[in-house]
Amino acid sequence: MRSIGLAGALLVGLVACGGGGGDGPTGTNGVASVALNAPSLSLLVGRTDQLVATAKDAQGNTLTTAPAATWTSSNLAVATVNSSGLVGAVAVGTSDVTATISGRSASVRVTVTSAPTSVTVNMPGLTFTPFRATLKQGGTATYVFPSLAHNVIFERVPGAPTDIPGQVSNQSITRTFPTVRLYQYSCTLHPGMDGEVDVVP
Ligand SMILES: [Cu+2]
Repeated sequence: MRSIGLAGALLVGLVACGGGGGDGPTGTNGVASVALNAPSLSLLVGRTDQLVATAKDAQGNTLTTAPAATWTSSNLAVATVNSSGLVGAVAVGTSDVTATISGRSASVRVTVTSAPTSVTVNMPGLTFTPFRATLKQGGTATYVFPSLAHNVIFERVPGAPTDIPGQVSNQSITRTFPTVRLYQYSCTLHPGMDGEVDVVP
């Protein structure tokens, strides 16, 4: 009882001191710092990702009444950012994206990379691995068929490569993907054996 009472008294004292001291590094509108929803971003060329900035007071509490953030990018040739914090990956490289609220700011490093121009899809067990292969537009996917026979039948969409039909084993077959979109395919010999190729700019 006695120790609980002491702890309670100490806690009240600390809160009172923090709240009444007024000596914290608080900027205008009570904003002491800015927090971002991601410590860093990694994006493929042509992709976007949403950053969210939150204003904090000197105690680390979210300030819902703070003004909206303004956004800047240190290297617009690599990454852009719009007035809502939507980051666009332009070209391979790095850029620091900064959100500023009432004179306080926070930054994240954005790393932009290019998708590979070729990928290999293996078939361990009854799976395509990787399930989703990301590929640069015009790139190739090589399907490595093991001793257990499979096939590759693409969803009928514009730009889909020619199927690899029948029962294929012990060989590698390559397909080219000239069009940007997500291609889904299946092995019709094994229900549920599905894969995707995500073709990006
Ligand atoms: Cu199969």
